[in-house]
Amino acid sequence: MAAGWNTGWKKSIALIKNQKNTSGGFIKGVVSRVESKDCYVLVPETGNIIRCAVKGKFKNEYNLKKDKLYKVNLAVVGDKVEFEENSDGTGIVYKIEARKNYLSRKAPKIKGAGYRGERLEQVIAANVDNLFVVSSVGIPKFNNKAVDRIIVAGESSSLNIYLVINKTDLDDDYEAEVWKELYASVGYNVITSSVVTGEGIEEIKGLLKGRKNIFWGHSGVGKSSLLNSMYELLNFKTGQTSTFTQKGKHTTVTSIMVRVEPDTYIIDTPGIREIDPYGITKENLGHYFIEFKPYIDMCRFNTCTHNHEPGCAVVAAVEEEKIPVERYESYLYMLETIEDDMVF
Ligand SMILES: Nc1nc2c(ncn2[C@@H]2O[C@H](COP(=O)(O)OP(=O)(O)OP(=O)(O)O)[C@@H](O)[C@H]2O)c(=O)[nH]1
Ligand SMILES: [Mg+2]
Ligand SMILES: [Zn+2]
Repeated sequence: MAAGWNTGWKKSIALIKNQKNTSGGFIKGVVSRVESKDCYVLVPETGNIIRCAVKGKFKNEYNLKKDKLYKVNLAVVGDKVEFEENSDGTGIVYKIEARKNYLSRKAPKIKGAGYRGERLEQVIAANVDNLFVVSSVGIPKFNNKAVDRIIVAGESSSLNIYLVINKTDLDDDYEAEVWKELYASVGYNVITSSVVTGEGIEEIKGLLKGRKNIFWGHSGVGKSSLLNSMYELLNFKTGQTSTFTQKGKHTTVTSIMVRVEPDTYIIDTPGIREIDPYGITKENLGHYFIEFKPYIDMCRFNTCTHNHEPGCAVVAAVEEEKIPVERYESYLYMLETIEDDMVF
């Protein structure tokens, strides 16, 4: 848990009076954590974190008719809000500013849910600059198909993407360099790292400055460990990876944003087991594989899904080794598993 996220709000009442006068009755802040119905709002000027309820009218706008199986987050980490103080030091959010962008996925499937196969959008964080797609070698093994799904989610939200391949100290087969080369050839900035040897840590830290940075990836790859090793003030809980399943155990359970320098924010997120990017159709998936872009317009059919269609320039580029076959296979796998989104 981040040191200090819950220590500020009790002693902040006196300060709030001043802030209130400067913003016409409302105090501006950024959501740093959401917990059931409440959100914790960081006030940048003071560093205080105020626990706020969100005014009911916002909730109703987003609630889904009768299907209560899905919870759509209303205020999410990174949202810019305005709140008013209560006399006990808590607050009420009255306004959520329009999001510059946001990162989302399809809400996870729920076993036994009686729905028609469509799925809702779950927003992970808003107003983010950099997405660090964190993966690992060793335990858990590098999973390029999983990485590509996260990249697609990031591309569809127009985020600045960095790929981190962590745990190089466990990399007996020198896999990290091979994958690094592949993703670099596609056009991504790749950082190989290890919390144990310190490789890559300063490089990642240098990329964070002045930005809002989200760390996202599968459970157990070392997101929280990486962040802890970069900033002394952080003390996120880190966990064990099961050697049997090679999977992490979801040590981080809720997304938390922390201001680590005056203008620099990091968001640690819970590990994901599966991710289906939201709002992507079979026709537009190819646009989020950035190396397909030069070829897409050259396909014979403009509805080409780069699968079986004759005259497909993407397939030709794969055959000519201009597009890595691993990425193309990953694309086909995603194409097969795309389901309809919930429209409402
Ligand atoms: N050998 C090695 N182990 C690491 C490295 N980074 C993290 N670990 C270990 O991997 C395990 C999982 O690390 P976490 O930081 O909890 O992983 P996470 O991605 O935050 O996991 P979730 O919170 O479940 O999503 C812990 O036992 C860490 O000590 C690394 O670079 N090398
Ligand atoms: Mg974690
Ligand atoms: Zn095509």
